[in-house]
Amino acid sequence: MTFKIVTLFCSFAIAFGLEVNDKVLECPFPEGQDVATEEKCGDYSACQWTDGLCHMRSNDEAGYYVSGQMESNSRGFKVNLQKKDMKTSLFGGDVETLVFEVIHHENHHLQIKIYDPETSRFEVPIPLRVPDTPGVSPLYNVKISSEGQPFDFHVTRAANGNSIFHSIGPLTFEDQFLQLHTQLASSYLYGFGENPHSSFRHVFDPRTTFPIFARDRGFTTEHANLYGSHPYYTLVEDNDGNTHSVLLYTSNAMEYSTFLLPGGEPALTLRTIGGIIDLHFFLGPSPEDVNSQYSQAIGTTHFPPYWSLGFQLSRWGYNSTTNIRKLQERMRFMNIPQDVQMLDIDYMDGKHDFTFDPDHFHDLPELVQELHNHDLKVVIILDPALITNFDTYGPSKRGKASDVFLKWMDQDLVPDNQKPECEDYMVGHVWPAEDVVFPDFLNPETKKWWANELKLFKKVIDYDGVWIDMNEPSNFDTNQPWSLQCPKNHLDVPPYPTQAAFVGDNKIKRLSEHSICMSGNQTDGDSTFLHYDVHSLYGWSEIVATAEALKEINPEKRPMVLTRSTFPGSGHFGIHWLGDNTADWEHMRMSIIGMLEFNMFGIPMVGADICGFFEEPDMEMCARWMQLGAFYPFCRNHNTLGLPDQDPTAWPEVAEVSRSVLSLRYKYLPYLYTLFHKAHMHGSSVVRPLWNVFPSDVGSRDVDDQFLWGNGLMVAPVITPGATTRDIYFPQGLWYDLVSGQLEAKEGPITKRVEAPLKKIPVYVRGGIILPFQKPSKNTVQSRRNPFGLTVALAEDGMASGSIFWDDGDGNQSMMKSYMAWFSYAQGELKMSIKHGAGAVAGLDLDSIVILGSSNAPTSIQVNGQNIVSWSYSNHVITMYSLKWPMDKEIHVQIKF
Ligand code: MIG
Repeated sequence: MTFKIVTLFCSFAIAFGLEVNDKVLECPFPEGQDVATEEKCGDYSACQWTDGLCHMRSNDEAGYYVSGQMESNSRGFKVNLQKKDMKTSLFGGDVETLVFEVIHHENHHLQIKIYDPETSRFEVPIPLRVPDTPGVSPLYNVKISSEGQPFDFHVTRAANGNSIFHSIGPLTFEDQFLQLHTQLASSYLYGFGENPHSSFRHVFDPRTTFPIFARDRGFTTEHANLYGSHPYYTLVEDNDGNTHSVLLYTSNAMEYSTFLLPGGEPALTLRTIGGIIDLHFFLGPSPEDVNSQYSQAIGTTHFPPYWSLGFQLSRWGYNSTTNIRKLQERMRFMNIPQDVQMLDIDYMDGKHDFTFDPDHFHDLPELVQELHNHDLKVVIILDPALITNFDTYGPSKRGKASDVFLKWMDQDLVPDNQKPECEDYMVGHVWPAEDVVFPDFLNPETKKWWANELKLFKKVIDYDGVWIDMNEPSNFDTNQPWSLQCPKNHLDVPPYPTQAAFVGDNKIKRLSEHSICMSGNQTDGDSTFLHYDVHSLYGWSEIVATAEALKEINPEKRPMVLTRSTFPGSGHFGIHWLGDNTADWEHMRMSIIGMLEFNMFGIPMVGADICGFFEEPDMEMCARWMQLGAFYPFCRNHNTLGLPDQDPTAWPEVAEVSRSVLSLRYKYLPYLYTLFHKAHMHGSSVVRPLWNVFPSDVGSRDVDDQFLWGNGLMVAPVITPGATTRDIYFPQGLWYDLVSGQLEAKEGPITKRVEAPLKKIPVYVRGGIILPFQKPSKNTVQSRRNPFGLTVALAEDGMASGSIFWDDGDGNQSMMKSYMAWFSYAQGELKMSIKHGAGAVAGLDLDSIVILGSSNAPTSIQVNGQNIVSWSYSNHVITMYSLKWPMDKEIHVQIKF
């Protein structure tokens, strides 16, 4: 058995190494190639200077060779690699002997690890979900070069031989620098983050390098590393749309670089500065298969409470409960839907967590009650860092007693002038006037303490959800004389700090810029970790602690946690927003790319600050952004301190646009909710690029200013100033205007110019899809009591289908309490069949059915055998209304033409 599995997917091959010119593999200069000179190149014994380029020496000089026999086991095989020449190095600390291990998980999930068998090195301490026994017919093959040959490996797709990963040139495995290169099957490369990408599809020419390392860095158009770490990409291999994805499972600082080989083939360099090489391949083969396979491995998305899909409103600097009350009056007066009111750090007393300002927010508990009375939810912000007052400030006092704060890795690093009560904690500075310390959320003791603090504060302020900010973690003015000083050791001044230290506004050219020092210690209770290794897990660990705490406080409810810093798996616990953007059309456009990427990363509940965080939007921009934002899964308008209000009531035109587009959102929330349930159960994405739904439509692969909700609803926002039309790419099939119900395109794939005056965002329903809807209202508490309807968009063959999921909106999942029904339409017959949970829709009616694209007028319509009279037909649209049909009874509609 063992032998059989192994032969299925691995083999040795003689000298199959790619015939590429090794001279294109650039040597790593942190500041970029511009600084490379022949002299500097000489510092790297693994490099050579040819024709003005400092490049890696060839694989048989600077790489590893395969040494010894392949050793098979029930899950794959292992083989040793030996460094060819220990005198060739980049930064030193080369590991002489390595193990290359192939681990077979699912048929679609392959893991390849390269590690040091002698000395254990850091590995990401978050296990992926893998089966106990591997699948029996893998979708891939793995080949490595034969014994004694320079080491190369090649993963291919078993079905057609497509290349999945094909190593090029030497592997580098040093203590603080690991590097490998792969030739890619195509240039349809997407993903990696969190970075600002100006196009969803990656650029290869010119060579482009992005670092990945969690950092408090506002959104920018530079090649910067932003808040989260997602070392993960997706590649569409061929014209048929075969797709795979690759995770380089590392939490160390890393970077990736896209470039072309001399023959024009696309290639990728992966570098990380710690840990091991741990690659995971997901074989799809469809783009959406890849999404669910990856999400299932890292943990599928949390199922957001229904109310969190409503409109959320926020700003930094309401500055008083009075201003929030005034805002609420305006929102009600202007009749704009809203579900959530957020509170930013200005509600706090002295910016201290778990307090509220006794002057301007003295009646906050009463305000929260009033908001609840209006069916709104309240979400409060919390920052991770706490003041160093261990006497009178309860949270820090109790935290110290439970020993929860992040420490220096070495007593010697504690600054001489550190206050004795700060022990060996790493002390920093953020919003409070006082110094602060940072909870180590990896530590189980911290989780208990944090849950207790959240519980105590819930008795003071009856919040409904928590917004966790600054969790990269952020620290101010690190390494400036007045702030936290990081040592100049191998961790805080690593030989290759990645581009993270050089891009954008990094003043001090160090990894600790705007964060804490790498020379910290953290623990999960068993092992000790260096902050250097787990830095990018800080936000992940805080959202785990926070979501678990909220579950403990209210076991009956699904928690709502919004986080800034994320890692693979964060979506299992909550929501992400794209950080501090600017009221800028380009940032608005790029938010679509960010939203698509986070759907690939398994965090589908995502959105950008609508109307922009920094700077003042004008009326037109804010109106257009409200329209786009109404289709972000996480739909929140938010801005910064000191700027004028930009909520929907700030301009009459924006109020009108917002009312109408938010009503459209609220109407189709049952569809969005059903998509989230699928994502939660199966790992599917919620918002999709066109190529996800039309993988073989090559023309769709560059479209990144349009997107779909699931497979059914296509959004083409206007993202240019002054525009009253826009060009829209319509893939093959029928597309109906969602609002008018009229056919817009049928000859796709085609690019068509459509009218889009300020009051209109072009949104289309795809032929073949049935969308459930519900009459909108001013919040979801009320809309959820309204009657349902169906938008039935007929395909060319006159058929359509869809489904709905329903439950109490924020409780725990159970089949008993959740309703699921399927709809199908063909040849004048619409059927609804209930799968389970009819009780969950008791008292709710299906009141209207709208059929788009009917070429004939009905002569009569029967519902479960009874003729109905309440219907109309015009412009190819059949509308049935006042059906008053109970949702918990199956329905059968027959239309005679
Ligand atoms: O240093 O809490 O990204 O949304 O309004 C700024 C104040 C701290 C950054 C967040 C932003 C929030 C702001 N915070």
